[in-house]
Amino acid sequence: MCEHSPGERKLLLGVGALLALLFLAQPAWRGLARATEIQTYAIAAAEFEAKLAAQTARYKVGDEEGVPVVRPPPGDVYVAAGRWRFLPVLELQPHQSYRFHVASEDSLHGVVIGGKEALLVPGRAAIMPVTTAEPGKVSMVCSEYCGLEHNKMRHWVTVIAAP
Ligand SMILES: [Cu+2]
Repeated sequence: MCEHSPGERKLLLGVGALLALLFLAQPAWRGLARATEIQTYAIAAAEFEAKLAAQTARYKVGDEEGVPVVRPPPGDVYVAAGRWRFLPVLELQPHQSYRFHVASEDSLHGVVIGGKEALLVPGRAAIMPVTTAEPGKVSMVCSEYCGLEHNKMRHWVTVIAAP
């Protein structure tokens, strides 16, 4: 048997107690991790498309290279990810809270906005809470390799000065 000095024994006991505590506290961390996870919900492609169309019809303010520019009020905002772009172009108000509903139109994509990331699985939409700050641009990128032009999936959400 190996011999430990009293100091070493104390250290070992301390480490053991810490490990036991971390192990016992595990369910609490898991709860925390779950609470910060991005929520997703099942939605058929046609239904999501209808939400996008309704948003465009109501809040469209222009066009940018054939892509509608929309200015939805704070609250729910619908964004589609597809090869290889995000739709529509968004103009939001500063210091407001939005709930982005992001869904893929084709294959697997990812989305990173405001430091949050979600995997976009076809048939499901991810809810991304976004709180805008001062006027400027917020980037939105695809975080999942989705094919040849994946690196083109860089989008800007513009926060406009309050009218
Ligand atoms: Cu991608």
